[in-house]
Amino acid sequence: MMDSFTSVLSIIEKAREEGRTLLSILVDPDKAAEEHLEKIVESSENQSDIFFVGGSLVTELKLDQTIDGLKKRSKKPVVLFPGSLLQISNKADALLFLTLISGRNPELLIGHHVVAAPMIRKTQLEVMPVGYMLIDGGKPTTASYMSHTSPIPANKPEIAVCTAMAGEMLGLKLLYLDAGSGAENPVSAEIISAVREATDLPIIVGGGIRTAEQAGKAAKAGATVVVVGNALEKDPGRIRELKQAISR
Ligand code: 1GP
Repeated sequence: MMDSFTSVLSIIEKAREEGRTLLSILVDPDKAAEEHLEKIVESSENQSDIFFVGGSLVTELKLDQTIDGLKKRSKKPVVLFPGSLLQISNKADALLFLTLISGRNPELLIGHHVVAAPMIRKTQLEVMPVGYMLIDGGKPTTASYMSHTSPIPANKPEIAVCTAMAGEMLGLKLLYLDAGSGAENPVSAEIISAVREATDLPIIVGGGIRTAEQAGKAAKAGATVVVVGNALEKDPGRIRELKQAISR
């Protein structure tokens, strides 16, 4: 069922080179009942370029089931977006190996990576090193609470820029600007374009993107991947308009 792709990172890097924006649907394993997956994949009608699977707080042991459910219905790559060490599965294609560079929690900068590395080495997963940055989205999110970190203030693009530059200099391959799931305000176009100008890395943007206009703004500002979770859980029918908005 797989599309013949060499690596997920190369798909994202190619989009970056060509100035295209990809759509990623974030699937929360807790909510991934078969009917829900059916609806998500069916409504996506190939509009989703990538599936991310994970969550800041997952309460059910349904990660493998979720990935199986997506894979039997879609050829698109399935990428782990792990909120914790418990969210690793060999059934996915790739793993966002997240380093929370906007925070100062040593466990999320290197601690969990040390614990996970030998396990990941035994899988077939493609490991993608990501500089993960939480940006204030107007209210505390599960991500900021669970990570014991403060997000970068939304009105301080210079902090986001310096953090992103440091991530690039450290050799990370992707940047993820996240306002956190269900954020009131998505990451602003100002922050995205400031980071776009200061670094060459592909930028993933997510958190609180609900409308085609918001998705389009993120794409125009320089996002290479726009991630949408909550809004599509509520209304999978919106996928097509979101995809159109980022493709312009
Ligand atoms: C959160 O970027 C993702 O980590 C997606 O957020 O669920 O608000 O779309 P939403």
